[in-house]
Amino acid sequence: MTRTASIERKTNETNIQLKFEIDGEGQSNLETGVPFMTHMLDLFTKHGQFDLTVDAKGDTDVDDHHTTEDIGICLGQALREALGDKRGIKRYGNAFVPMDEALAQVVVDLSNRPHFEMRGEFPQQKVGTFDTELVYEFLWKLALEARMNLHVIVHYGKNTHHMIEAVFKALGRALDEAAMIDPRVKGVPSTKGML
Ligand SMILES: [Mn+2]
Repeated sequence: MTRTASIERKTNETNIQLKFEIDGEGQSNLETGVPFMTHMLDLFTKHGQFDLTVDAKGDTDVDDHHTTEDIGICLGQALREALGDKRGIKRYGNAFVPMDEALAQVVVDLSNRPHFEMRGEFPQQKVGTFDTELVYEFLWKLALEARMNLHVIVHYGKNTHHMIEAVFKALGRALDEAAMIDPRVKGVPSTKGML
């Protein structure tokens, strides 16, 4: 069984085609139109051992908001679809990732109960041309559409690029752990009998 999903989403603001495979080789093929997000999704894919293809065309002449947010929506939908009935998965994942002076932690529960918490401030409003507040938009739409509980903590750091990079690497690693098939898990890992 390959745990994969393809999403196509077209609005007046963006046109996105995205393909996601949970049990991949860390390969990405990314045309996002938002270079900083390309860099972050590349790290996410590599550190999560996923495969990810994104072809996104959006109104980046306005700013990067719609495209970044909508990629989050599509990735969340793909993750949810690829997980299927969640039989045999670990369900929870937790990763700390340092990037030089920065330390980030991501904790996930693939719970079917969407929730998003984020702690920590980025010292700079921009990394290059990218608005750093869009990291929050991306992550909470991802959590909502994947129907997961996502907690992101930026413990400390000085360089905003490093801090965001640590978040995306930790996101990949935490999701990799949570989505992993554990041979000891029989059926769905919930006393309710479903997720
Ligand atoms: Mn970097």
